[in-house]
Amino acid sequence: MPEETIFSKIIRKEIPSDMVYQDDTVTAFRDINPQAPTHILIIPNKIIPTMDDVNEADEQVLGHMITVAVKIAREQGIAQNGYRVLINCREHGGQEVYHLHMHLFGGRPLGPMLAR
Ligand code: DGP
Repeated sequence: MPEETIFSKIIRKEIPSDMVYQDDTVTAFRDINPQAPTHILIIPNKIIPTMDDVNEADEQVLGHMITVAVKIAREQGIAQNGYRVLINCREHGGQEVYHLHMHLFGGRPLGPMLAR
């Protein structure tokens, strides 16, 4: 069994978060340390530690994360001007929490892709 992180407690509502969406497959909540006016994390409810742990059986979950991100972006009013989604993988990707998560950033021009 993959190890739990703080995100499992957020999914189960054992610790508070500013949750914006939850269903049987995914949960979305505002990042505790926002890097943009809108910064939301979309995560699978099942533990997938990293992008590198994704396999074909997860395709529906990953696809659902994308459609939920689209829905949230529209609801948050950032779709028209545009936004960015990002998944960090392991050390070189800058991953801090080892429960797969998709960042959704928006609400201002986000600048170049990588910090220089
Ligand atoms: P990453 O570097 O891709 O692993 O991003 C992890 C993000 O998770 C980081 O932007 C901060 C956020 N985060 C970490 N712990 C918590 C928490 O307890 N609550 C919330 N809402 N966000 C958290």
